[in-house]
Amino acid sequence: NLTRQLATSVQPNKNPEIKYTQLFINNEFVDAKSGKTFETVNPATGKTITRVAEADKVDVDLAVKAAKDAFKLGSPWRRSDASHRAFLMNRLADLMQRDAAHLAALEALDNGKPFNIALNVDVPASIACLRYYAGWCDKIHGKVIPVSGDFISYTRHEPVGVAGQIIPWNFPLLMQAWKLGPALAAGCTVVMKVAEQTPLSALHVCKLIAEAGFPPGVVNLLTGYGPTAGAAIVNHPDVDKVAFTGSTEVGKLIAKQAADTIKRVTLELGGKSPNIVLGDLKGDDLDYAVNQSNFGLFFNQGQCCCAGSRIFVQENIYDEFVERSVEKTKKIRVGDPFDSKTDQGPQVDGEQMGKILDLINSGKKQGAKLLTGGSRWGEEGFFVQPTVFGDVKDDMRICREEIFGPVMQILKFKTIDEVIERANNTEYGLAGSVFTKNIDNALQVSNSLRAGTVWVNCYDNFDVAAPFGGYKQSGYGREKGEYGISNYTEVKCVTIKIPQKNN
Ligand code: TXE
Repeated sequence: NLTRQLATSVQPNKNPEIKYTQLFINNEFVDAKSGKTFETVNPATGKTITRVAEADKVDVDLAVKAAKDAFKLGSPWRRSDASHRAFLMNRLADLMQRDAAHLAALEALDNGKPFNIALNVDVPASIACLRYYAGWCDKIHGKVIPVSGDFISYTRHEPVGVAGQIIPWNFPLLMQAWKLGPALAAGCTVVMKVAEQTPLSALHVCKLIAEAGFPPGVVNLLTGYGPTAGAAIVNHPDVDKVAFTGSTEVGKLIAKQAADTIKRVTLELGGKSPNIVLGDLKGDDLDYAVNQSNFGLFFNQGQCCCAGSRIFVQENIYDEFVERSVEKTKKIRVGDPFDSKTDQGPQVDGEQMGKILDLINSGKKQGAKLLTGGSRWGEEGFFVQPTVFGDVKDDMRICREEIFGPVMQILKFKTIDEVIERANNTEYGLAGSVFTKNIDNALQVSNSLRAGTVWVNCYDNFDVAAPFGGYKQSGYGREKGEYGISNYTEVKCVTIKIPQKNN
């Protein structure tokens, strides 16, 4: 249990001062041109925290202009040494470290995730991401190519230009870092739109970006809604590339809209990931699989695109697995994100809670066996009881649709061939896992799953050096690692006539 493992030495400030609520353009905080604002809500109480600026197309135009100017030939950013970009990124990471407790408090307040998790997982992972990509700045190089004749050809990996980045609310700081890291390392400039539910931590990071000394216009950040501000980024002719993390539905829309200007697009979308537990496990190994499966589903209130939400258990250990999973789930402590004992906070908003409860009801109606939970938790805020369904069938809605909440589906299978086919029978392909002590079976399953990430005997093991992304309708492109940089570079081939070539 993650919460129980984490150090609790820092006392959270439940009322962190909210200093930044405006748009961040050219290193300055400014109101939306319309003067409009919208509220951001504390999901633990349903009460308004504050109001933030609501960007619209005209603000997007200003932010894109700032990013385009910062990318002009001869600009400080274009002229900067790669090692200097690394220096700035590391300085930003240092400042985030300095303000870690404040960032974690903003995250807990605005998103609802336990403060302890924000402080010990989200903040350090975001810092690690920036440091990792800082290390790449001066290692992004092209090749010299042995073309025929008296010529030499070489490639330059140039920054793609102005990157439009649209991020979701489930890991506000981490998604910001995943997007900024490779874009800045490659030398791009950025116009980012954060999710309307969770603007606060990202705005504080903007202050740190200015403090770190990034030139004005390199990073611009807008708060606002998807169909207005988000769509204006996607449609803008001066945005060269769009990187999006969010729902498959909006991902499809973005891919279509971006086609008009042939923007480069990378999409990290939804999932319905299979977690396969083979029948050779017993004793502690089975316990471990139960614990990891629990973590792989309930982590972050179940709001993970890669959540292991279809748990296939081989028939000989099915009953025992179900029993232990229910027992473990009943121990999850739901409550105030600022209480150090809390494992599970609220869902991010009422809409998500409603979607989850609707899917739970569909599970009940379609005949899945409700083993624990199954309702809203409490009367204030947007909490959902940790829920486990057994006897789930492949065609039930809870087995086909992304729930994005604390709802576990357990299914029974007989043979490995059968489970591979059933696991792949989904429009998604983000992640998957297999638990077994048999190496042949581990390799057979991991090689056969049509998914961008497969974990063997672990779940949700994330490292910034390892790539992440989807097959099928879970998206395209890979984030993190060296692969992530290619999303932000164009390859230019320069060919030069030379007097005489000698090998
Ligand atoms: O997502 P949206 P929502 C899944 C999850 C969740 C569902 C809906 O299943 O229940 O999506 O969540 C911006 N043009 N994921 O409604 O709408 C929006 O403002 C441009 C999985 O929150 O996709 C926000 O910044 N942008 C996911 C971002 O897109 C638009 C994480 C995500 O919002 C836009 C979140 C438009 N037309 C939800 N419409 C994951 N892969 O981790 C919206 N946006």
